[in-house]
Amino acid sequence: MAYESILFQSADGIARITLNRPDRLNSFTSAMHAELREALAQVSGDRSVRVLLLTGAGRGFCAGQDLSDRAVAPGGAPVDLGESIENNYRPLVLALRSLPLPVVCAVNGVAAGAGANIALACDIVIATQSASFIQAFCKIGLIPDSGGTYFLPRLVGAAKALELLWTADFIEAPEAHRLGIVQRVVPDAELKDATYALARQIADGPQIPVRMIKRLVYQSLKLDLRTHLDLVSSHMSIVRQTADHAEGVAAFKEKRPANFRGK
Ligand code: T3D
Repeated sequence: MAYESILFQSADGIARITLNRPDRLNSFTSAMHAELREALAQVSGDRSVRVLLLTGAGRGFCAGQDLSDRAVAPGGAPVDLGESIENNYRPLVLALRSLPLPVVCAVNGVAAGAGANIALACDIVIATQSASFIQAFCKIGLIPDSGGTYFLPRLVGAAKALELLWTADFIEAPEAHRLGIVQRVVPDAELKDATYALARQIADGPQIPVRMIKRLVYQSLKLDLRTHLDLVSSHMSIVRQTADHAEGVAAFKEKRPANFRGK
C-alpha cells in the first residue's frame, strides 16, 4: 500500500511511522486511519521490527480528528461520531496497545484531542520542551475518546484527570512530565536523536523478555498480586532457557556488552 497521509520507514529493527498532514497539524482523516491500520498490521506481523516509533511531521504532533467535515451544513446530515469512533479510533488505540513490541511516541509539538490520547496509548512518551497536550474535547462539546478517560486517571489520578478533561487547558511538556504523562522531555532540536537512542537501547535488548515485560506490566494493572507473581514465575521458567539469558550472564562474567540475538 502506498501511503499518502503517513510516512513509514523501517531499518535495523526500528520502524518509524510519521503522521504526515503538517498543514492540518496531522489531524486524522479516514484515509489516515486506514493507512495507520495497515502500517500497524505490517509492524505487528514483522518479527524483525523490535521497536516502533510514532511521531508527527512539521510543528505539531496531531490535532485529533480533522474537523473540516464535522460542521453540520444547513439541511445536511451530521456525521455519526459513534461510528467514527467505532471504525477508526477504537481500532487504533487497541492496535497500539496490543502490539507485542515496544511503542515509543515522539511528541514533536501540540497534541490535541485524540492526538493527545493516541500518545498516551503508546508505551513511552518523549516530548520536546515546546510540546503541549490539550484534552480539547469539552471545547467542542464532545467527550474524550481514544482512551482519554481510561489512560489519564491511571496516570495522574481521577481528580487531576477530571480537571484536565473538564477545563481543556493546555499542559506544557514540563508539567506533563511532572504529572507522569510524559517520560522524558528533551530540547526541540534533540527529539529525533533522543528518541532513536532510546529505541536503539530497547531494540538491542533481549527481545523475548522485552516483549514479555510489556505483557506483564499491562496485565498487572488488572490482576491481583498473587496471580501476577504466578505469571512471573512461569514466564521466568521460559526466559531462563533462552540463548539471550546465557549470553547476558556470559557477558557479565566476561565484563563485556551482551550481544543479544532475540533467541
Ligand atoms: O469527529 C469524530 O470522528 C469524533 C472523534 C473526535 C476525536 C477528536 O480528536 S475531537 C478533537 C478535535 N481536535 C480539536 O478540537 C483541536 C482543534 N485544533 C486546535 O484547537 C488548535 O489548532 C491547536 C490547539 C491544536 C493548535 O493551535 P495553533 O494556534 O497552534 O494552530 P492553528 O492555527 O489552530 O492550526 C494550524 C492549522 O491547522 C489551521 O489551519 P489554517 O488556518 O492555517 O488554514 C487549523 O485550522 C488547522 N487545524 C488544526 N487543528 C485542526 C485543523 N484542521 C482541521 N482539524 C483540526 N483538528
